[in-house]
Amino acid sequence: QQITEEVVAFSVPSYACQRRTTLENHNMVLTDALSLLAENAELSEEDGRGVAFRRAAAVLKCLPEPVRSMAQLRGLPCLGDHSLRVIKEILETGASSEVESMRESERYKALKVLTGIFGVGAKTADRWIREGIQDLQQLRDSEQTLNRAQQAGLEHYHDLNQLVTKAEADAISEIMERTVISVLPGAQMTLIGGFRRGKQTGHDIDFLITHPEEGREEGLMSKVVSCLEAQGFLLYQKTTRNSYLESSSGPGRPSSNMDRFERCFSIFKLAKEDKRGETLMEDGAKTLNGDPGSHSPSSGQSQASGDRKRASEDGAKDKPSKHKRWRAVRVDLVVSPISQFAFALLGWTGSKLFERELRRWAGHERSMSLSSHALFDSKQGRYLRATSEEEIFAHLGLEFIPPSERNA
Ligand code: DCP
Ligand code: MG
Repeated sequence: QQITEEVVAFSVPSYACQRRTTLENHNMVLTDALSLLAENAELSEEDGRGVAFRRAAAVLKCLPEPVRSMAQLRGLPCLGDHSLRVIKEILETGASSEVESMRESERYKALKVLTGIFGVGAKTADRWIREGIQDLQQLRDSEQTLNRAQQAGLEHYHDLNQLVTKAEADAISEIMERTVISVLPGAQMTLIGGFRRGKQTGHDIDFLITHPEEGREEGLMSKVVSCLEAQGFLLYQKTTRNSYLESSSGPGRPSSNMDRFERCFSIFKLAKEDKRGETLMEDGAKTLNGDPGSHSPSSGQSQASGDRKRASEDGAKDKPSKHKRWRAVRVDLVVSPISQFAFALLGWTGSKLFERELRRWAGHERSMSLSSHALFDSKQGRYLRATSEEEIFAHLGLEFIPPSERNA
């Protein structure tokens, strides 16, 4: 006799911003495979293909149970032929030959290692590979000229490729909070990015800073950075100034998706805790109130002059040291005026795909233009104000999705 299993097809709305995607993923094997194809496409600067695989992975991430048969996927959005082929092979054999051979390919491995250096993107990595550079040692042995970010990236390679834990994020939050309030009482700081979505690890820590009185946030970034630097917390920093109002395309309609807030990309020097829970720093920067200036990190000297130097001059400093009592952590800071705070909060909480889908929804389904600064309604020809994320979802005609369910 035959046992016929009832097949209930899943049903999923097509935009990721219409769905609730928690961190509980019942289809990790499938989504890991599709994410790897997405990553490889992005590393090869085929962004269109990258997004297609990201969308396919996101659909599987929000399913309530593991996929058992192709029939269950009938009618699901965003699953193209290529993705379906990969899924089918994994369901039948447990793995995708395309994904496995990509994972093992020299080119993929080299792109991974080289773009794993802070400050190195797909273009640079591709150029180096064409010049015969496949790994860090070959880069150091080469005569390639590195900019300041890449120098710091190479120097702290090991640390920056270790995931940041929630405990480390909390420790840095505390330092940041104290620093921000000390330079501007009343200023407010919010943890954004993956940690706001409830992730337990991340590749960096992201903070959004504002002040409840419009305008008081002006000049805040440089004060925060100076204060962190004086305490010996920064191994590297690069601040980009706010250019929002200078934009030729006007507020709310940025020419690119890059945000124009005052922003600081930094590498933080985080003391490791000893057994008694006391923080340790090998050069004495014990607490926030410790004597400032006496242990200034390398960022000071590298800023002065000679922004570029040869890879070989960096030596093998990324090697983990037994005695090192601190570790390097990537920290991003964004300052927003309070009038744009809700948009900044929504725009910087992620995930990256969720953000992309929100903007696509706004444009295609509502004739609106959403950025991390504002929401412009083209039909009404005006900006729509909002003081909370809830209001922005309402303007967009979307059900509110809390941060913990934006893990698309
Ligand atoms: N973001 C953006 N535009 C940029 C950079 C980031 O809109 N140019 C948004 C989307 C991200 C969020 O900011 O979700 C934070 O960026 P991250 O790269 O730090 O991403 P996550 O924090 O989500 O991931 P991770 O946990 O790996 O840090
Ligand atoms: Mg992050």
